[in-house]
Amino acid sequence: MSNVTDTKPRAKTVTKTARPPLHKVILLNDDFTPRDFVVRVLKAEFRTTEDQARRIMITAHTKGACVVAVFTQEVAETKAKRATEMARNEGYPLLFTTEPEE
Ligand code: TYC
Repeated sequence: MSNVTDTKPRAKTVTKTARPPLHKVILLNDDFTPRDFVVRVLKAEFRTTEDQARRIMITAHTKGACVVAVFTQEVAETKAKRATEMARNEGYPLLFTTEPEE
């Protein structure tokens, strides 16, 4: 091998860009917030259609809670806070929370 080029393959490092962990925004049921108001908040803050908003609202109403959507942590927390604030401004107890997705 003295005068020969060494062509033995070398290990290559493949770098993958990590995706940020996602967080769920969860809509909680309560006994006081009007259904139409919940639908209005979902459309305004989460840009859902009327139909999507009604399905999410009814699921939370019947099951107690419903995942609205998933976002990066900061976006999820900001949207949950703003949506909850919309309800507080009208005197409703409606609550949106966040939790990390498994
Ligand atoms: N349960 C409410 C009512 O009967 C409506 C409602 C639905 C409130 C979903 C919150 O996340 C909720 N007026």
